[in-house]
Amino acid sequence: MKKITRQKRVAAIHDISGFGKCSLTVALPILSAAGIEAAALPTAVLSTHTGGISGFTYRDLTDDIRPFTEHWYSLGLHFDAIYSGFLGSFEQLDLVGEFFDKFKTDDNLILVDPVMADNGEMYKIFTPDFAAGMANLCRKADILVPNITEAAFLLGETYKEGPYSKAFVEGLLKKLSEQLNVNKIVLTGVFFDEKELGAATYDRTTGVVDYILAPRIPGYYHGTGDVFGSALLSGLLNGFSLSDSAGIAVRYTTESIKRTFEAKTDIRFGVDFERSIPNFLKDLNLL
Ligand code: PXL
Repeated sequence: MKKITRQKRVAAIHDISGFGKCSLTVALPILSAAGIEAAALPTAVLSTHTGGISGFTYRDLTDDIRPFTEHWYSLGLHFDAIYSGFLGSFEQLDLVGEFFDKFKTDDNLILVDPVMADNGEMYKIFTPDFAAGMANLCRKADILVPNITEAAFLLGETYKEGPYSKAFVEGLLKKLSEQLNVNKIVLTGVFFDEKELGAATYDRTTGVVDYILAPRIPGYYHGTGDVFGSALLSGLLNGFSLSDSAGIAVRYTTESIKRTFEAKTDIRFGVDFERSIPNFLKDLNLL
């Protein structure tokens, strides 16, 4: 057995969608598998996610965010990372910002996945001014993980359909980093042709851009952004660099999609990330 070190702890701020494999039902098991303690701050409780499934229940937990924050603060908790995703209301943008202010330290990292849009459109439950509010929250982050649609909304630009050019992708990375004053950006949904899909990373402190692409699997699979973000954070907290962590996340997400594609499961119901955990742990050098 490897030398036992202090266990890393993450505050995961996402909704819990009971069925459909996204947000907390994805983040908690992935972080746990990677040996990281995950504390959950649920932003809303839904029966399913909102992507292509109608009739879902929605309980907004905005009123619980500040009491959670204050109770955790009174316990003197330290988080190695704070990972936010789907927020349940416009007001939560400020409340989560307050959480960041309270728990930010010199040695932890704030990772914001600005969950609000995909495929050129805002998710139905969000208004366009949500994007401006999300851009403000992003200013408090150390790492941003938007998809290309979210990147366009954060910058107030019109969405452009792919395939993309390197100049376009690097323009988005650099504008996000400069305008939102965030040093590290990981952009998902990057593709230059129909054969491959993946992520691009940018570190403003070094100016380095890296691309991590994998063979593209047909179809739009739900919850993959959350699988990706949770795996990326697992890599970072296990000591990997930004681009190596993005590589781990691309391989894990791709393998999970491939299993689901081969099993011909309903693509709205999420991906088989569970049975890809052993290879994910090997990639993290944990197995
Ligand atoms: O995976 C993003 C996500 C998280 N939570 C809810 C969602 C979505 C995307 O649609 O609907 C409730």
